[in-house]
Amino acid sequence: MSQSVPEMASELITTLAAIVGASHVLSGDDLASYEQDWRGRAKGKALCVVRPGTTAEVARVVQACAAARVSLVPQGGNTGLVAGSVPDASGAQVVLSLRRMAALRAIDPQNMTITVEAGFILQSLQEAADEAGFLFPLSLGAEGSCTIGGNLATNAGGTQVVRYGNARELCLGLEVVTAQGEVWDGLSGLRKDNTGYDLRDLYVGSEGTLGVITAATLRLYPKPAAQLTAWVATPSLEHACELLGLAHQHLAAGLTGFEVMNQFALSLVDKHYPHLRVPMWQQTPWCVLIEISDAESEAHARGLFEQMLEAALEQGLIADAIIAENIRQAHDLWHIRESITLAQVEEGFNVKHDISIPISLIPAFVREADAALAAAFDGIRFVNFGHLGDGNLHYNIQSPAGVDAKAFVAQYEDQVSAIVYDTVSKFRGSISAEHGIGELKLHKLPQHKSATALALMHTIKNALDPLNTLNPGRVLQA
Ligand code: FAD
Ligand code: 2HG
Ligand code: ZN
Repeated sequence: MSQSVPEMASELITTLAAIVGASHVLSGDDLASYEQDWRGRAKGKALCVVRPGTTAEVARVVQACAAARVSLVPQGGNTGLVAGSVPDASGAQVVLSLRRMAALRAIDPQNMTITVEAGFILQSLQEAADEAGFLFPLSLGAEGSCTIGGNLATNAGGTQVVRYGNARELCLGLEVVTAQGEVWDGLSGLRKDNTGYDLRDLYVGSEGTLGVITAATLRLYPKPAAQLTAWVATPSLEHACELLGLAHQHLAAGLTGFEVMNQFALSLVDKHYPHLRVPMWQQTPWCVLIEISDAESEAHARGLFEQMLEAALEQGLIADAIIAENIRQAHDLWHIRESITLAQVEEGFNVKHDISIPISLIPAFVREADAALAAAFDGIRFVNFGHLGDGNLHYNIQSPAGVDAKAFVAQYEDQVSAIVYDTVSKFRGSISAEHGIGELKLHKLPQHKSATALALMHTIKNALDPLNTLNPGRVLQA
């Protein structure tokens, strides 16, 4: 006699409890922090949450779910912005939380690498590297709660990419549990390895759809002798782009951050967090945050910075500038930048676009997209900021003042995004620079990725996960 669905579910939960221990299988009503994303954009229902403590346990969990034909949603810190880490509404998916797997496995100072498990929190990794006398440069607003597994699964970017690259560039090796529950030990600390297809690069950025990352070997860098931050007011985005060129010329590899923020984005921080005392935001339509890291000394860094800013003033690229006097001031300036996302939450629902465009085309793109959107939606507001040094804008749209933000997003999100993404495609850009596709952008991908690329992606998914056990319906249609 065949089993009923509830019987099979209860049998699976018993099996999972036998693998990881009953206290690490959570079920029932109190799973909100695993079932919904922090922005409140996606809310699902899990069959249960399973929290393995070792790679071997992850492998057995994946095998048990595959055998029961139950799909898994890998989850790290659940800070993702594209609704990729929460279960669907069926109540039939298992959330595989990697948070318990948080061991520091090894530091190799001579090879300049660190090996950690997937649930290691990014900020703890930065601290561990620091204690060992190194820098781990990945840096983003959610670093206090996102995990290295999630960072690699999304190929996270952040604010240091202009110098150190995305999470992918920081990763030398991975340990992965495959969709069949086998363990691939690719924890290599090699900087060169051309023995065939690059499996590491395949798993990085695959958003939990091809395998479960259980550990990673990551590059460490020498700590800079000094870091300085400047806050600059600039008359236009064209000027900001020219300033970026000047910064590359003057600072070379010392340029470690170049972030742009429009006036409305900063006005939201000023409105919702007045104690942060946003500098210069009323002076010009754009402000830029620039960071320099110097191998020599603070005096050397300051000299370079001052020369660069003087040249920028002479060329009319900036209207005003301050260089942080000390680490505290620098931290405060970065905190303002990192608070834009939270200020938007305070303001109400918004439509996010995480796009990349060739840097030289960004001003033209923004002019065209702004005009098209303003014509279509009277009074909409542009929260435009991001990693200009990487050609990556967070081109976010807030509803017109006085309009119910949630209702506006529910009614118009698709139309707003269609205008933005059509303009992105016209400028040969990408509809996801660093956050990924998840579920939120799933339906937009086919219009903005070539049929050939999508067919290759489906081929890879079918080959590696033929039962569609891992995060189905994310990145690619199930
Ligand atoms: P989760 O949100 O838990 O998961 C994200 C995706 O990865 C999901 O698809 C999930 O299934 C998969 N996944 C998670 N762990 C694993 C694993 N071990 N194996 C396989 N798949 C896995 N992102 C940027 O790129 N740049 C930024 O500057 C940035 N700033 C942010 C600022 C704020 C305030 C917030 C809230 C988010 C920000 N993000 C940013 C987005 C987010 O923090 C990153 O995407 C982060 O890398 C996600 O890590 P996580 O551990 O929270 O992953
Ligand atoms: C950032 O750069 C993050 O701060 C979040 O990628 C962007 O809130 C956003 O849209
Ligand atoms: Zn970002």
